[in-house]
Amino acid sequence: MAYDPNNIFARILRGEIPNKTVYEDEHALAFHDINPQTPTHVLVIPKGAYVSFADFSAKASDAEIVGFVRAVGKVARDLGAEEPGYRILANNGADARQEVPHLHVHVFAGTDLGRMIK
Ligand code: DGP
Repeated sequence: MAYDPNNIFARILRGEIPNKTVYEDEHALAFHDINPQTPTHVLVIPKGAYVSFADFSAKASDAEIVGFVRAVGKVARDLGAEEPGYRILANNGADARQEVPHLHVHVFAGTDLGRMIK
């Protein structure tokens, strides 16, 4: 799928739509999900234009990939979620019901997450 530069997360990255930022650096932006599924529900997105995890892993530079992975980990730590735990998840494509076509990792925390979520 071609990247749509007007998807909602691209617009958030351009500052066109407000968000509740929890972390930002050169490679990544993390903000609260507008429709939280758990008491803590944060989305972490790379700043580059990537639709999916496969797209990102194929096209991003090593620095972007390392930066993004570190940002996800930092968000989990800063949320205080290492104990008792958290879940990370990325929906990719139609079968996974990906709603926004810009790679995003969900960070769920703040409750017993059970076996499956979202
Ligand atoms: P997914 O189904 O994995 O593509 O999840 C997309 C998530 O994005 C969904 O949990 C709701 C969230 N979302 C959609 N639009 C906005 C928005 O404008 N702001 C924020 N903060 N989250 C949004």
